[in-house]
Amino acid sequence: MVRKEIKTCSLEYMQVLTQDGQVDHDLYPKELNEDKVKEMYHLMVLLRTMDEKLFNLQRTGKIGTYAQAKGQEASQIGSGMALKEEDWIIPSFREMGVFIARGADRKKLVQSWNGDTRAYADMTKAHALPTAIPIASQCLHATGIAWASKLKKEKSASIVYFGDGATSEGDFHEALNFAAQFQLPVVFFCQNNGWAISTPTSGEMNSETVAQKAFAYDMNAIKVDGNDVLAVYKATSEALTRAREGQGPTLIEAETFRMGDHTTSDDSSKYRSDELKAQWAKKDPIERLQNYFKAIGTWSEDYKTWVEETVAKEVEEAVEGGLSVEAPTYKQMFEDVFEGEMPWMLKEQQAELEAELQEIEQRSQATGGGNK
Ligand SMILES: Cc1ncc(C[n+]2csc(CCOP(=O)(O)OP(=O)(O)O)c2C)c(N)n1
Ligand SMILES: [Mg+2]
Repeated sequence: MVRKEIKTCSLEYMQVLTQDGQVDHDLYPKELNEDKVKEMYHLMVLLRTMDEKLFNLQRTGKIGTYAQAKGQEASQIGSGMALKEEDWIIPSFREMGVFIARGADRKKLVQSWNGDTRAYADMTKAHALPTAIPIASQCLHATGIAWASKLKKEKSASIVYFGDGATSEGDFHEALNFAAQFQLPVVFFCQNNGWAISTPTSGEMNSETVAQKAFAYDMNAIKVDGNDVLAVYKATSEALTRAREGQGPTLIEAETFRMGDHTTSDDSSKYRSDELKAQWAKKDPIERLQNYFKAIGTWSEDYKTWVEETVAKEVEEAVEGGLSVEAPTYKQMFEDVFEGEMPWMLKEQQAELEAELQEIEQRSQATGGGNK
């Protein structure tokens, strides 16, 4: 009879910047400098301002459902800035910041939130996939894209974004298993914001962390302070470098908090206390960077005002441009699904819809336009 220990696992947690702006010099990413950190700050303020604007546009009936990123700026900008042009972004539905960091056309981001899928048309050329609403399904797409990259011997990595809720889905585990089995160049980036709509993380899983789930697949894993843009940048850069160099996948858990509701169809005051929101407000990722600039003596009110004014103009232009695009016709929704010839079943559906619309139109004319 033999009884012995065959495996022990340990997990690292990383924070580079404390909330009061003190930096750990040993962990500060070497490739960063003050200009780059100022760019991070600019983009985080841009994301928050755009987020507030889009939220207000939904509230005034100008756009449909909106999912706020407020509170998650460091996770999105920090990881987005670690990406190279050739890397693939596979998002869920809350990642506007990653696209902002990638330099995506801001007008198109607004256009996409206005429900116009044509805004996604050039995304694959820019190595990005459109929004995925079915939770965790995009994890499999990421593993597939990374597998293709490996077979083609490309030096690019894929990064897939998902929430804590997604880790309860089978798709997430299948994606991790095959990514590890084939040592694929993919980074699984979980923004653990503590809630899957109204279900707290403790109601979703028995494990203490999301990151530890990687142990089952013998995969690299790390947990980071998701409100610390420097830690997120560092962990993501390291994971992407490992992926590009053939050292396999990584699971990153970024611990953060969504300050707003799940979407504009939700009311988080029904399930989250004011005390909890106040506790997390003290960990605001944008304020943390301000504290950093103050600590190193490069902060001024003039700089703050300059960023806010620049960003306000950028958002105004994005909204004006994004909302002024003429709405697509019903017919067009069938057209961007497949490249080349449209498959027979879509042609049938398109014809069916056209016939139905004509019938409605005829009925409307017969009743003097009262039955539209
Ligand atoms: C397969 C699937 N099941 C259920 C839903 C409904 N749904 C939409 S968002 C959500 C919770 C997602 O939580 P999480 O993964 O933590 O992401 P977060 O919203 O916090 O960014 C659920 C269950 C869905 N979109 N897809
Ligand atoms: Mg969540």
